[in-house]
Amino acid sequence: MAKKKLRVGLVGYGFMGRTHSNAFTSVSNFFDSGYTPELTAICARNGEKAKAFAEQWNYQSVETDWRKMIARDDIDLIDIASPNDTHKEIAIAAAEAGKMVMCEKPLGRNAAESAEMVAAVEKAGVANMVWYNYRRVPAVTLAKQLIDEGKLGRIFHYRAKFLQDWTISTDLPQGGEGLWRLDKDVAGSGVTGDLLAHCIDTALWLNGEIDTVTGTTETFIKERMHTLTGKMQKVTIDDASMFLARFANGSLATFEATRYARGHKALNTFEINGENGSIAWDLHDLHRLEFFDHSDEGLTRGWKTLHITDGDHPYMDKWWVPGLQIGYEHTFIHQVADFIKGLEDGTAPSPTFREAMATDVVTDAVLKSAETGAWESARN
Ligand code: SOE
Repeated sequence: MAKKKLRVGLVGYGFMGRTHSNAFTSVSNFFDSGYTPELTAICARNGEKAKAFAEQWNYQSVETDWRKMIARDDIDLIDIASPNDTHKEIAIAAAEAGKMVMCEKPLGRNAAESAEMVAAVEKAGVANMVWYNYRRVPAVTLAKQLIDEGKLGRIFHYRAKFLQDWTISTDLPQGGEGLWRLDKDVAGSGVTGDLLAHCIDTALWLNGEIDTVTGTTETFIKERMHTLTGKMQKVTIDDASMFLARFANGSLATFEATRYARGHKALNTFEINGENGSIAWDLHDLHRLEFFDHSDEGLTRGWKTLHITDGDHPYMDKWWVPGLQIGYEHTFIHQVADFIKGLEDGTAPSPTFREAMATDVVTDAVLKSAETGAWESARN
């Protein structure tokens, strides 16, 4: 049967534009489905760079105004990979034009923006999804399966962190292309929305809703040159953010993110302790899942390392042969595969805009708590 086309219009050509383009290009080579993504248009304000990106990734056309791209009737899906301050306007316009929408994380710069985006996609009834890619690391998906099967039993503790070290230099400017993550007006927040958002999305997925949080943040470098003004300006993002959380299931949690952990580049980890067992995962070793099963026979009971490369592990039957591992870029391919599966099944591909908004509600509560010093509600 001839496959249907899924004609993609991408906004943004940065790091995320590349991960998404690679996913759309590769998915049909590995996953059987009734749809084949087609790279129909790339849109960015800088026409020269957009053209170069289009040539490299084989996009059929280039736009410099996203409104024009949304108005085209040869595009089915608008994929937003541009900086956070553009997400809301583009997503709402795309939904109103009846396009499917995929959006980079975090969904909005805060939960209020996300709520408007949720309302728009739900009113339009269009398929929507947010790129929380780490859910689709096979080891993380397996952790979800083990927890849902009850292998850990009652959960007592959830511990997550995401550590980087790329902003330690005082000479690093803020703002503009590549450095907009350091500009609060564009990003919405610092590590809370950029890194903790990943940890929170995974936690909500694995361990359910968070009731309350108490957090603290710090901005270590107070002033940086802004690339757009050429002037030294106050830094208003959070460089580090930590919080305690109480989950609805009664478990207690700690979360930490920073860009000042010298030596750590992307140490995204979680550990979960339940009455029957524990699980731990580390992005630096993403194909391994550490598992302690208390029901194992006493003498040989202990932490085991599962190498998540077998055909019966999540997603792995689509790749090579047992023992051969896959990497970061595959998580984005899995995300597109699941999005397409949702189109075929008529099921909502997770995390939908509504599910991803829950993360923004938590990050807002953390930032509020950092100001008030109090425990804050993390529920809508
Ligand atoms: C920041 O350095 C960053 O690129 C995040 O924006 C991504 O979401 C994260 O996956 C890796 O780190």
